[in-house]
Amino acid sequence: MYSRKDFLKTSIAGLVPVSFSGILKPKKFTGTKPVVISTWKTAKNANKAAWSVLSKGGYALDAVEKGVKVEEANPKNSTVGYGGRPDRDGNVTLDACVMDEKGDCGSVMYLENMMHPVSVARKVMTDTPHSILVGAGAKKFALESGFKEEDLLTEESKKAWKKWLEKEDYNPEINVENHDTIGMLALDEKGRISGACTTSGAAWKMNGRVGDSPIIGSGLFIDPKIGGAVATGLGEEVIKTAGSHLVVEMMRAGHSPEEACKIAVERIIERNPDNKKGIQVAYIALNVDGAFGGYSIQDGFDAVVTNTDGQRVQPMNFLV
Ligand code: SD4
Repeated sequence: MYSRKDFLKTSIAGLVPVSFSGILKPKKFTGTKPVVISTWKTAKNANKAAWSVLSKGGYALDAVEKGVKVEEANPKNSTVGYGGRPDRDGNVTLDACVMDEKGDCGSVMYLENMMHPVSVARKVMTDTPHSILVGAGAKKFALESGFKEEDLLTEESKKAWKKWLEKEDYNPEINVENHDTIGMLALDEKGRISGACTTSGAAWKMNGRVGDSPIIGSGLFIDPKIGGAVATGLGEEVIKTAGSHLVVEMMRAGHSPEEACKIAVERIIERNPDNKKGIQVAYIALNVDGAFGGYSIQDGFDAVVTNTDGQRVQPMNFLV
């Protein structure tokens, strides 16, 4: 007869990968520290900057801030900060957030004319009683905090926007123009984990649109005891599944970082069975023991990993 005990055994085993020798024993996934991992191979210089902090015994939060700032200031990266593509009305509006090893967080959304939204987000975390500031209020706070206003619409972005206006076709190209938002996770020598995510969002978005990147639990999530995850890709789908939080919860349930990311992209495809080829979302995850992984819906996603073995671009497995 199928007893209640059997039921408990099978239902828990269904949830958690176990090695079964009489007792349930979740597998431990370990790596090395310090380590930093970022979305997309475009993050090589960003990782180098983060590593310059981590390799000297520095703080993970300083590392991720310093790292992603490299891409925020890079006019050639058309999905982050300076040079980021504007919305359909020609405004560059930025989203960013940070989260630290205590689970504290700060976020800015729809921030204009600030080169480093990640640093403003960190100040929201440290210098205000709030977690999120948006739009005009975020800008006012940034100016009061000493940040300088700058025009972020480059000539190249303006040209691309004018070209887009000829057809006004909102059809983001997977893995190309809309997808090299930077999400970065770092674990320092002392075992402190932090993350940052920063983007100009989807090119040609509606004015006022905010994606997943600055939303804690969607674009980024850190659990001090488990690890962290960041997302990249079509933000609307990440938001609908609270993606990064889901990844971290799957690691808590005993899955490896890669398995956890796979489960989160599967969740998106379950919701969109008829549009498997039309959506790109990818996650990377890092646990507090230094193990990391990633997974995407479509081919073409990679991450940059830097640890004591050096720096490498790691192509990630994909679903479709
Ligand atoms: C957004 N998730 O605003 C961001 C865009 C992105 O790689 O990550 N692109 O939806």
